[in-house]
Amino acid sequence: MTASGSADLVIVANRLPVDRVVDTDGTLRWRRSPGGLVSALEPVMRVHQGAWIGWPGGTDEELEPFVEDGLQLVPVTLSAREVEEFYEGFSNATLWPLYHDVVAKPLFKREWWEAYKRVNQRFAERAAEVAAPGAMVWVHDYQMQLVPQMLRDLRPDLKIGFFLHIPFPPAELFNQLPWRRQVLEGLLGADIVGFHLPGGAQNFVRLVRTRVGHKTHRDLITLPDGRPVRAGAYPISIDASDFEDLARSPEVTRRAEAIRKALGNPKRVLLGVDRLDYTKGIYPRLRAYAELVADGTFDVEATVFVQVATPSRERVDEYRRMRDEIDMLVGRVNGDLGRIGRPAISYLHSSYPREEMAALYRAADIMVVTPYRDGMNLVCKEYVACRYDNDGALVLSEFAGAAHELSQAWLVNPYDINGMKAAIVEAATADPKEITRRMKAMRKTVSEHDVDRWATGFLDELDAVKPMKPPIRRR
Ligand code: GDG
Repeated sequence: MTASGSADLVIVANRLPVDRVVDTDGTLRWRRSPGGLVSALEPVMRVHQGAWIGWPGGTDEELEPFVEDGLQLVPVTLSAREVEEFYEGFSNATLWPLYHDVVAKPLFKREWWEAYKRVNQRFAERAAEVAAPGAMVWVHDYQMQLVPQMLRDLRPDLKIGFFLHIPFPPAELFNQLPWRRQVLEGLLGADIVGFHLPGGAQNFVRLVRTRVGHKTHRDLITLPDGRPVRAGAYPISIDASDFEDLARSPEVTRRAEAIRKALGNPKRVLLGVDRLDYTKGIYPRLRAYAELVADGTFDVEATVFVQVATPSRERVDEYRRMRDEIDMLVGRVNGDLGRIGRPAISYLHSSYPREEMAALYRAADIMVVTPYRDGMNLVCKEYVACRYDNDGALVLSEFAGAAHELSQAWLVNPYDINGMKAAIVEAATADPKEITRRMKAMRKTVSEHDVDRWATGFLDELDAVKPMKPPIRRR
């Protein structure tokens, strides 16, 4: 057992919740980073006095723990090679596609696995150093799956929770992983293993039973030493009231009007907002829309599709290829179907402040969210939170975790282009009363199940875990 620190709640995640930026005058500062995990956890960290362990971005530079905007941050350094092998390699070119239904082919490289183990060990060691005796440690996501057991080996006194932000695949896919057993054993170091959906939890429990051979009963796994591990569903959400307040602000209201004006005051604005990722189904969505313009269902004088694609993982090959494909599609569609000052698709490969996101959500009549597979998808919940006047239609993939809660959306199968076209047309021509009925129901769900409830729910359960008595040593 290593010496302990003083933090009662420790978050372990691949990234720190801030990015380093260099101002024009050369000074370094930290800025809150975009992305699902950060949007979800920042409010929780403010309530609990905690420490956050993560990679600050960049390579090789050792940074001391620091406090930024009231958050205690503990940087973990990665070498350039580790970024390549652990982050871009094993995390984003092996696990990410494998866990997302193999929508891209996962690459299995033994040296990437070695780097994954090494980096997970380093994170576990940092967590062991900063956690107070008996503290709660909440480990996040697919980059950190070995941390729970590594941390338990160092600090058996801790209460350890793990939450997976992406889908957990069925055995038929997971079993491709050459290191499947080690990953399961890594996760079993936690007291609670959380997923967005009950299906993910069931996949995990079944794999533990068949691959590792532990006893299971419903959502409970019992290890040979008697320690219980619970697998459960904890669907993540957003800070709904915060988003709504932002959407109601005069600045955002003005900006939403300005956006529509800049688009030429069209009758109808469709919107997509995604990290530029092959799981998000941007390509089939834009193709479906382009066909609707080509066949005359929509006229570029009256309707525009705004697609924001936030740059992401630009050094991973698969992401570069996908960016080229989408660039080509948008270029062709606008070249063939656009008119002067009236592109069919207004495509923005850029990242924006939150206020601008809220203004875009306000400016849109139809939000189109069509991932091939998505753990949850927060964008659609943000859109719903911003529609305080109960209008606005949502077209949502049935393969997004959010579809389980937002069943009043126009649900689509992103592999079915004709089905998507039909749903977009239905949403565009729906009776306003129907749109309001659906939006009201979705707003109720999003406001009642917000991120605070998600985090408190998980942490309350973790807090209630009874510490195991240390085993009696026989001489
Ligand atoms: C993973 C899982 C799960 C995006 N562009 C900008 C920006 N964003 C924000 C959105 C939203 C978040 O990033 C994206 O979250 P998603 O949930 O849609 O998707 P992932 O990044 O893939 O997140 C996902 C999530 O983890 C949480 O568990 O839901 O399934 O894949 O909040 O608004 N924010 C700003 N500028 C941008 O340009 N400010």
